[in-house]
Amino acid sequence: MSEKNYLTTDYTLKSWFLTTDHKRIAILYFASLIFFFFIGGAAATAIRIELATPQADLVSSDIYNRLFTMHGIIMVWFFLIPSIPNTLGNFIVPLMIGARDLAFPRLNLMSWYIFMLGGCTTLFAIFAGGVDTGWTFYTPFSTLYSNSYVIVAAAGVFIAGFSSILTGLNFIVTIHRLRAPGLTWYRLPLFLWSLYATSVILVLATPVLAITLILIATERFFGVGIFDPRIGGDPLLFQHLFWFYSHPAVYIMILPGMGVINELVSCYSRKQVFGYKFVAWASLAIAAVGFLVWGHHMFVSGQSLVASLVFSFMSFIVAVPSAIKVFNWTATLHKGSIHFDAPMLYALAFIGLFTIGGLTGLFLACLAFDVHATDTYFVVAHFHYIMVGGMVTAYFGGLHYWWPKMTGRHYSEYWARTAAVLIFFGFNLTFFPQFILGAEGMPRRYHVYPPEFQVWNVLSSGGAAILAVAYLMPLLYLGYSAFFGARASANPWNATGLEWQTSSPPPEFNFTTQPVVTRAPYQYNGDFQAEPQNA
Ligand code: HEM
Ligand SMILES: [Cu+2]
Repeated sequence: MSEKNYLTTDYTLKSWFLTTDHKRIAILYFASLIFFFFIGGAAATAIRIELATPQADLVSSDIYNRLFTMHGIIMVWFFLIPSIPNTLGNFIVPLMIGARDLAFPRLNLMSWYIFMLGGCTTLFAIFAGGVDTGWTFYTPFSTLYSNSYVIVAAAGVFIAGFSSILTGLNFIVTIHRLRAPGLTWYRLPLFLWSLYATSVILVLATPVLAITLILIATERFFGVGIFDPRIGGDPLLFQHLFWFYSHPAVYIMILPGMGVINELVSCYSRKQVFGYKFVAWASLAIAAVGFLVWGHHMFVSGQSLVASLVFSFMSFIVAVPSAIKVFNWTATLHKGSIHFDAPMLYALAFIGLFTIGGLTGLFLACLAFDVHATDTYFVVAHFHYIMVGGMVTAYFGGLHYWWPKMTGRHYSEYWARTAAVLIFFGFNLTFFPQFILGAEGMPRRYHVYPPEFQVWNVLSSGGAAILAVAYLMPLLYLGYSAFFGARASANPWNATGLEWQTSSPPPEFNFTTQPVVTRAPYQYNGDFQAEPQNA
């Protein structure tokens, strides 16, 4: 590597921690997210060990509550929401549109610092004593009964919210203003459409969460009656505010994943994405309709029956654009020349797991079913199929796909495929039994349960052990490849995106000459020979 690239321009700590290069900031996020993923994962491991037997033998109920709260808070706010947008997105967006950087490079760096400040604040709350409200901070528990670290944990989430908003703004402005000549909206890769839709949600929904957390703090500190009926508040108000943010937020956790899948499916089946415009607009439709269904989390809360019926109906509507996407991926695969490289294995796993997660969402959107299934393991299985089977799987797929671009090196294809298969197997073994547990009536968030549920719980914990090992594997072979892997060329997959038209890893300002776009995206036709990639 004779010419300097973004990794080799400078080696000092200062050059990393004060960088405004989106690619380096992506790496900063990447390292931070690995850290949070492990903390969240450690809590999950403890939960699954505890649940392997019906008695309480590892932790007390009090600690158990703190464990699943910590798991949820860390995974949702400090892993899933920032995962694809802030690492893969940060790295790829300017490259994909042929720009030198994001529109606001310094704001981008500041977003990372804000994110870390939020993360450390929340971690402090957790290690100083923990929070036992569950990730939803439901009142009156979070304002009246729970221990006093609620405010600190909520403050951390509040701070991280600003990072989300700023990143969203940065992406929106970048995609509007910095596209290369010729890169019209309908030539934009679908990953960018999905990140655009995600950014709209980030900007519009996150402030609602911020306000809600301020209201909790106000009630706890000053005794102002907002949510507590004894002093004139309304606990349902909290749920409305929380889910008005958090339902759209679940789409923050899946839209970027869907975007990655478009890139992978077309590249590894060597075909254009079927129904490009439908897929593009489906992202925005999901973002828009996603704001209208929050009440499906409140079917048993005592909201009016009419409201529940409307929310139920709307939930079925929001499933339509997701279904369009699944249909279009399948149609893209149809008669494609499919290559089962590791990223493609992740993509195929995503499509299957997301479909199961989405369909069981429809079960839950059905009022009569949800009254029985709410707060059971059925719900836990549903959202893990989407958030872990979907988003985390897509994250891994995208990471493998763009890894040669990010590092200039190839990972071991053998180990990558092995890990992908193990993750798929371990995942299903962990979470499928939870549908059965839920259908049989096991409630979520209990650490002691009747012995007849043990069989499924043991299977689930066994699966979790496999999953844990499988998730550790990429850390090893990717880490190894970053230093010792075979060199990658500029475009090892023969892919069409602009990001492949610059060297791997890219130089500091991405392109030596400004690229010009003359074609629609995904102009794949027929077969390809990928670079040999034995590490
Ligand atoms: C597409 C990505 C989706 C994600 C990431 C997601 C995530 C989640 C999460 C995290 C919860 C649990 C919230 C809690 O802690 O109580 C949940 C519950 C629920 N989801 Fe989804 N979901 C998705 C799609 C859907 C779809 C498409 C539908 C319906 C059409 C749906 C319907 C529901 C319902 C009704 C509940 C409430 C269940 C209950 O608590 O009784 N979800 N989902
Ligand atoms: Cu929802």
